[in-house]
Amino acid sequence: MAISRNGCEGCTEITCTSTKDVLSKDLAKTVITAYDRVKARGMSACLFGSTGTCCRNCNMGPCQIIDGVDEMIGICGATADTVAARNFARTIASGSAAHTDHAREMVKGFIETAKGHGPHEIKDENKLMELAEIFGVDTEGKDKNEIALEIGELALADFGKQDDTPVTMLKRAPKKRQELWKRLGVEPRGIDREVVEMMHRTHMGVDQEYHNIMLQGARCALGDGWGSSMLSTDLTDIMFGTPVPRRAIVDLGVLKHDQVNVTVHGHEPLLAEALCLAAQDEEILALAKKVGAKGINLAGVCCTGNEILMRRGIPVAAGFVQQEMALATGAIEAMVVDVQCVMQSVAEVAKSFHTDIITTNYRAKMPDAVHIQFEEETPLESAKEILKKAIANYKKRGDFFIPEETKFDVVVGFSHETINYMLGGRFRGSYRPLNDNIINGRIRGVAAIVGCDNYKMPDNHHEIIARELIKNDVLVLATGCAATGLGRVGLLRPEAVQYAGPGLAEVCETVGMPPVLHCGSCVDNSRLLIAATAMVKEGGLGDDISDLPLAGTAPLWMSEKAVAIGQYFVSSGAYVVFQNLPMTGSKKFSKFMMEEMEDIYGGRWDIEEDPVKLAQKMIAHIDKKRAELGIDKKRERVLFDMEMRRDLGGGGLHDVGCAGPAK
Ligand code: SF4
Ligand code: MSK
Repeated sequence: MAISRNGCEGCTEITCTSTKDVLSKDLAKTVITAYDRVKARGMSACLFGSTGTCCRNCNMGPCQIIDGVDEMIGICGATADTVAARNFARTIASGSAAHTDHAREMVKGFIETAKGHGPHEIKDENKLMELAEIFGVDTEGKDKNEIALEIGELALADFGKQDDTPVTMLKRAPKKRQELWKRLGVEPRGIDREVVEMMHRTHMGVDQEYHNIMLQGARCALGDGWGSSMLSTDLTDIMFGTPVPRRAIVDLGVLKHDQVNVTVHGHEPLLAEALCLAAQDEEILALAKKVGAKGINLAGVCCTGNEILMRRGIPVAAGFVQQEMALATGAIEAMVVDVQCVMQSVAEVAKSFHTDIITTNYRAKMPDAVHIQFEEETPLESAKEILKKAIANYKKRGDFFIPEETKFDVVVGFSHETINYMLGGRFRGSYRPLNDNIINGRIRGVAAIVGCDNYKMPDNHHEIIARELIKNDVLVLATGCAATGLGRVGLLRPEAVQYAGPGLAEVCETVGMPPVLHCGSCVDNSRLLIAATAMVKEGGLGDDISDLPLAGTAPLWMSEKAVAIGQYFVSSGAYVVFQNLPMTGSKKFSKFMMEEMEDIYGGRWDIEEDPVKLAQKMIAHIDKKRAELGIDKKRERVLFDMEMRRDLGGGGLHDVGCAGPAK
């Protein structure tokens, strides 16, 4: 099927230079991409599905419900309110399940590491000790592996816990927030249990009251954010190192014409880390040389890419929407995939080239792909087998096109710990300078731009939103494919400070950081919960997350995980705005989510399709919080400069390329 790409319809405007470059080449002419499929579909999405009122939860349906029309309720009598709430809650459950299953693998990998199995080790001992305290592990007289093993086993138990006490990591939230969750009865008990209960309660004929459904929706999402995602992030940091600022490059131009290109796509860093080690193995390098390649070029796609970008500075070739484009270069010997966000079409695109799609997880196979199971007990052996397969393909490479000039410098690695030390000084980390600069108005507030990109909206919306925010002195924290997208437009470099408002620019220049901070993968949104909690604990900005001048968005969300993330932020007290959400088919339910939820959690959902207006809504919320805190008046603006930071006892961050948290 030949499809013209002249002026894609259906809101799939492409602004990305490397994508346009690749798609314009003869080589890609036979490749059918998602852009083509959007165009070929030639119809708009189902209204009932888009607005949340299509129910297929039993075999009397599917029922398509029209709010307010008596004859258009479900066969069982379910109203638009119930159906929209059930569907929304199931989306949260699915997203939470994805994070949870990922996190479980990380905990199991952590336990293996603690037992001394495999190539990894306990790297971040400071963080290990922090977690030991949270889990109540006595560290006296024990070595790091013994401590890690106890933590790992307690963490694993939190997944299947059956008593009604809250999951362990919940105690990291501000005290006031914990009390609110307790009063509301939404403290997650067991991480898996909340997903199961959510699925049960949304089964036909169970929970049919939207407020009540969303209590469990909140509990399930909190089990993700403060439970599984946070565990995953922390244990991954302990094993592979907490990210520190480092320079790297992103975009399709990171592929190399004279090396074996292997892209790592998906989410779980255990495999990617093993591939990083195997790619340096002498036997593997010798094999690569034997086929005429200068080496192995590993590059990331999606959030696996973000994981190794943050910790190792391995380049990211593509975000979610570019996964087919990466293959369409014809320059990739193997795309190694694990779980989540892997489009089935990659196997079809790969057929036009010499590329193997290698699935590695028993949970995630696909037709026309090669399966090499990643064995957690012998990760290095699995990784070498995968690389040998890629090397064998190198000589089969035919015509290819790499947009070599299209690659962008980025500075990444802004973990909570890094922000702490960057702003507070190398030896006495603190959020005090950040809070002070918010209080004195130099930084207006903090915004999170997280989540995916997709083919429904033009691909420059992250950029438009980020530019509007930083122009208005709002510091942006980015994760997931949104962060990669912002890297592709040069906003993850300190030089991007030229686009920031004067207050934010002054702070960024003083510290040497970009106005948009890359904070990790989509599972790493838990870092933002910890950063928000640290701001509360530092003082001066209220006593709960809902008091902070902060807002979040996942404008181009694609995955159900983004809805789970949005809900755990809302239930934690944040204002969260998306460009669309499947809830508007019910007036009462959407009013509850977008207005009344604020009375319960201090945070709420909102919808705004226009990217500039979306950013302005975030700024308006930040200003509202500033007014409530009494910091909206003009104050004498005292910049926390280098000298003052030195007075704190630290030297600050001198060079983003090498500094990091003190050990
Ligand atoms: Fe229809 Fe009710 Fe069955 Fe849903 S649960 S498909 S609304 S009959
Ligand atoms: S990979 S969940 S498209 S961020 Fe995490 Fe990107 Fe969204 Fe997947």
